[in-house]
Amino acid sequence: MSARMTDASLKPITAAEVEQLEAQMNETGVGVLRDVISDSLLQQARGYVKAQLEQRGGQYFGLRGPEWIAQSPLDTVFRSEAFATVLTSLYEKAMGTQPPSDRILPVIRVVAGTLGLRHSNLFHYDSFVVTALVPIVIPSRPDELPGHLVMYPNLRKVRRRAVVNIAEKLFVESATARRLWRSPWLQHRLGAQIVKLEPGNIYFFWGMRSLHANQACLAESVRSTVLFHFGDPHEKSVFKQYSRRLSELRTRRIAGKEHRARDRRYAAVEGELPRANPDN
Ligand SMILES: O=C(O)CCC(=O)C(=O)O
Ligand SMILES: [Fe+2]
Repeated sequence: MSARMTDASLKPITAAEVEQLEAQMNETGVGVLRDVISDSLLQQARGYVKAQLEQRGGQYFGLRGPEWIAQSPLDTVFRSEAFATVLTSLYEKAMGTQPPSDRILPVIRVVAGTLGLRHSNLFHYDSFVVTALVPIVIPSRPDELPGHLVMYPNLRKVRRRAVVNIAEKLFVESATARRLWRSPWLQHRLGAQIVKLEPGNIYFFWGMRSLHANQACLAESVRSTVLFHFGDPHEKSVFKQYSRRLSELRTRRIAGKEHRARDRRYAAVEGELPRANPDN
């Protein structure tokens, strides 16, 4: 039997545990709180993912902001005092200042279908200093690919100036650079970590400093994670709008490519099949 709690909220996390998390994040890239999400909460969250995925035709989707989580079982984690305290302490330890606000940005990602393949291996830095990752569904059958988290830990310092951050992201997150980051050779040379995610745990890392992405899963598999982003030191910058727009455009471009690819696949299949009825 695991030591998971049976109620849905997080138990208080001691100052010593937060210190240990910080040390792990600095040394290996990832700090782990083990067995803190109960089995019953995981089951409820999986039910939510399944229902949402059915509504979206079984393809990748991502939702950001407080609205989706308010309608989901994970709201208890989002609202947990203990969780907010950990995020705030980690930010303060890293930056030596108070966070610009107490806003936590919750994001759910469901990697599934052919669109899920396009959303994998997209190496990036987060716009927030602290990232907490809660795995909900991780493919675990022997014939599946689990979609591990791959991370180049603490590759850079936090950029104090938003414009420097944006310029760097343009370069590091370009299509060419991303091809390099996903190369196993480079990952080995630069000491990238392959993080095997286990539901029940929460994984913390310095999202703004650590280049990261999920590995691909099979199109038939479902992989779902919830991210909690905290502490954007550039929150008030005028350049911020530009970088948000850029990220939206990139997401839209991925969706557009997928639609065109699907149209081409259907056209190819239609071309191959003898058409019994030329009207359909
Ligand atoms: O789903 C994952 O494993 C990582 C997602 C991520 O890095 C993000 O949404 O910022
Ligand atoms: Fe990220």
